[in-house]
Amino acid sequence: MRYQGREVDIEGRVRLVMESALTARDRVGVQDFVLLENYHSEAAFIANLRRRFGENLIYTYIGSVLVSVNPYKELEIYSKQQMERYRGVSFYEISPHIYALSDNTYRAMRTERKDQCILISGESGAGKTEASKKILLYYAVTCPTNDQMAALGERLLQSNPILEAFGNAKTFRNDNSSRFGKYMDVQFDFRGAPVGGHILNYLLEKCRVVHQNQGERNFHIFYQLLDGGDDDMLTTLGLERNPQSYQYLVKGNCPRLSSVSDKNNWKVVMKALSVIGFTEEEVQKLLNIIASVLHLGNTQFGEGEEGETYITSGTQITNLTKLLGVDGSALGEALTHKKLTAKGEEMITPLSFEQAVSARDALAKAVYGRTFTWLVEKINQSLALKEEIYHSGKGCSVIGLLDIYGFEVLQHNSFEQFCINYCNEKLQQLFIELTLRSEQEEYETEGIAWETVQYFDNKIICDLIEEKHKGIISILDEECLRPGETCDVSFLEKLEDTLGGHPHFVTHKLANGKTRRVMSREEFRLLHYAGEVNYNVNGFLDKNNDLLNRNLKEVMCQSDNQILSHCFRREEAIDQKRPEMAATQFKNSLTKLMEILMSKEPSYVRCIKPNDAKQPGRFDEVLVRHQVKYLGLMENLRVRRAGFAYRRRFEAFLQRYKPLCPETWPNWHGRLSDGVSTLVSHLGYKAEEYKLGRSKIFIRFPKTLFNTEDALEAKKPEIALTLQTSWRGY
Ligand code: AD9
Ligand code: MG
Repeated sequence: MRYQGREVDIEGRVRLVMESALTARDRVGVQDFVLLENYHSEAAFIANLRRRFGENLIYTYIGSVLVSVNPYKELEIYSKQQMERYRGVSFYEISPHIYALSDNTYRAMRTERKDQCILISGESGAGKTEASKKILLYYAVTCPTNDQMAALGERLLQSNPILEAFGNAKTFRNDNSSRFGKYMDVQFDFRGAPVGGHILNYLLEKCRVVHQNQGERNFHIFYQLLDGGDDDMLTTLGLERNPQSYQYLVKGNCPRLSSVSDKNNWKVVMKALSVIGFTEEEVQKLLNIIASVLHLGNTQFGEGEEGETYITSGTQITNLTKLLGVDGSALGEALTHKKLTAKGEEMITPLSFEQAVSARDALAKAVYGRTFTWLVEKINQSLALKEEIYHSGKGCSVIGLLDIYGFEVLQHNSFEQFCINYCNEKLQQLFIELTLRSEQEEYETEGIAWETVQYFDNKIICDLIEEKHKGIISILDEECLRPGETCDVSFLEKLEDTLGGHPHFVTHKLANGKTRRVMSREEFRLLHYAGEVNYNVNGFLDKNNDLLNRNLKEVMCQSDNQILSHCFRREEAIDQKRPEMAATQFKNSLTKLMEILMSKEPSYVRCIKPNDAKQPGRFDEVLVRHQVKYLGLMENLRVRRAGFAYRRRFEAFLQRYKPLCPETWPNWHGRLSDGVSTLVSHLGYKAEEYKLGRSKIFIRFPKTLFNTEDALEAKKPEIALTLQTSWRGY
């Protein structure tokens, strides 16, 4: 393969080719945007991306940030041989790859002894989850291991199919869309071997359990069970094969996927459950729960003459009683009645038809959502660092992987999209904080002159959403708690009163009192950093409240299914205190996540979706341009380019390259900056190629470093000899 006038042979060694660098560059573009002639031009940026995409070169750098374009086809670049090529090889020596980033992060963790994290961002369908799986596979395959560690590596990998089966679904934008956020820590011991893992999960899109948009599906596991489970199993669970028989599966009218086989994936999931260490009994209980959700969906209600609600489908209750392990008549009663405590007295009141339907749906969502959390806990137990390693005192380092739902704009956007897009705002803040702002600040502290780059700081939007008392989440919580008649529309009115006039908040009301016709009266629009999104307030209060009637909780906590009795605690049924609302819980968990990420050294993968048709070979420029814009890639490049591609502390630079200069080798005794200065002038660096700051050297172009690395490589045999000689001399 050729790039930048260099050729990489099978062993991955770099050697110069005799053809002009320009010819190769014309064909495949530059592998690092920093090398673009016209780095201010968005058109040149996109042309480079497109050229490389046409050559199946889906990865390109902006300095140390990896840009990845989803190929929508299997490329032969992920083999074990490819992994070997990237092991221990410096970033710029070899073509860009997710393995290069993985390896670089790993080596940084090892040499600098600092925890790392890899942040993967991009919109839905851009390839984040695939990227995170490739990184994990790279570590599982290439890190040092023994039998025990290999087993852990396998468990780390096998956690994916389980969580995807229960947490992913087909959406309009992605056949395997992650409907929960995931942050995974991989823990390495002092030898660099993976020894443990831990997963944090964020806000599962529970409403999908009871409703799907046209063309979308429920979570994969339901279809996998119906397609893959054997006849006996389905009979025991009281299920039939056709997904269209289940109310919770028919809404999207999309029972099958052309891209994947539910039957095969069922086998994969069953194997994964056993590798992770789920017992047969636990798997059975889990399946009972999955089946019970389907039966709940088919539980229908009728309305009596006096307005009372009753259950019409007796067989469902029989199945539910068995599968949920609860008392049937208590369940029937709890699905149609509500228990209230007023003035110290308990009162049972009947539910209306609509109330019964929503109580049933709330139960299905709670059962599924809590079971998902239980699954994550179980996986974490299986991945937990062994006590002896934890207490060995030798210290572990961590690489965190963040794969969280991408920015979403749908035809109809609700509470879930609001949370997902808020999360993306927070991640963009972190990106600004850690790259754009910190990069500029670093030049200032190092006393390096440079031109400031303007970028859009989305803090204003984060504040709009999360600020105490004035932000959208606070207003939503207040509206949920306010006694008396509150509804989604009263929430919208409150928003208008408090936030009307904010530059990033719009409703149908215009400042002059007139009405904006293009917007419905149930919507508010947020001008996100990534684009405008209209949110329909319908259901916001309910979803934020996320309430389950107390008598349903009481029934569930008596379940003899151990998973359910673990998920529904007796204390919760008794406790009158209101738990935190959904949006606030999410906000708090995001705040914690940001703290975790800030404490680590970040690397970035910025994923781009080339077309909306999920097809290979199609590069839709308008779509790509939009993503380049909102991912802030041009700003990222300008900061990089206005600045320097590479920087390193004087001592580290000197330590690595001192053999290249007789005056610095084997030891330099003067001031570090003088040593670096002597070294680079010996190497022939030109003034425009580098700058010396207070504690670091800044190198403008990767190729300068490239040449220095080559010189070091050429010198290695000689250095080894010197080392040997001096060692013998002792
Ligand atoms: V979402 O926010 O969870 O909806 P992701 O995670 O960004 O989204 P995902 O990784 O699931 O997207 O990628 C979508 C699909 O694109 C995958 O199912 C693959 O079919 C395809 N894909 C993505 N990356 C690659 C790749 N490197 N090679 C081949 C890919 N196919
Ligand atoms: Mg995903």
